[in-house]
Amino acid sequence: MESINKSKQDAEKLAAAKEAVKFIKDNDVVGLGTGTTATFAIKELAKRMQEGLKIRAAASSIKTEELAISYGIPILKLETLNSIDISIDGADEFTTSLNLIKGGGGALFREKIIASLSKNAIIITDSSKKVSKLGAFTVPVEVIPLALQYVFNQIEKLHGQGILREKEGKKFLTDNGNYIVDVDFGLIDNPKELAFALNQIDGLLAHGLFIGLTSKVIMAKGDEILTFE
Ligand code: ABF
Repeated sequence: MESINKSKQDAEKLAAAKEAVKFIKDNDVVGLGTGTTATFAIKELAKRMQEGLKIRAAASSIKTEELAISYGIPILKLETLNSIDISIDGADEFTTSLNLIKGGGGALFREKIIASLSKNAIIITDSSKKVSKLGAFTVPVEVIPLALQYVFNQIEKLHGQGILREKEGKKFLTDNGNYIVDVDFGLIDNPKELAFALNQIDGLLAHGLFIGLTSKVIMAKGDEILTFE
């Protein structure tokens, strides 16, 4: 992962967001991501709507839903949707084979449902998110509270070192009322195999490995826009 300064990083996030929003068409149902990069896209989408674009949206977190509503974006209930035409979300890490780590913001479960429902799932990033192997960023997993110790034990069997996420001295709670454990697996040789193993753990609601769920990654690097698909 390359490190870049914040203003350069923000300029890249904005450039990727502007590019992705161009793919939204009239009457689309749009999946809205969570995080600072996705927020740039939501603001750009709101601008296009002021110019006449008509869409409805589904939000990947309470925070995103509140932001979208504040911009007058109509929000549909996720549970009613059979499919989403296009979604735009950020990531914590990605490889050019379109595997991702997501969930740094704690919204991974809804983000995964949105990505799974999406016909066109676009990920937008600045240039710091591209890696040759996933795993420098820890893999967040959402855990149903009563299964916490069990899940820790199972993760250890997979050679992961988990840390319960805290915020302001308290256990971090997701929008679904669950805990997040951030797991260090080291650099991940086979993300698909690890995702499969994590999927087998009862009480682990979702993990931040997004495998085969992405249509394209739009990454800005300086003045350049690079697309991986
Ligand atoms: C969401 O926000 C995530 O799944 C990822 O954890 C995070 C990226 O945040 P940012 O865009 O603020 O870097 O997209």
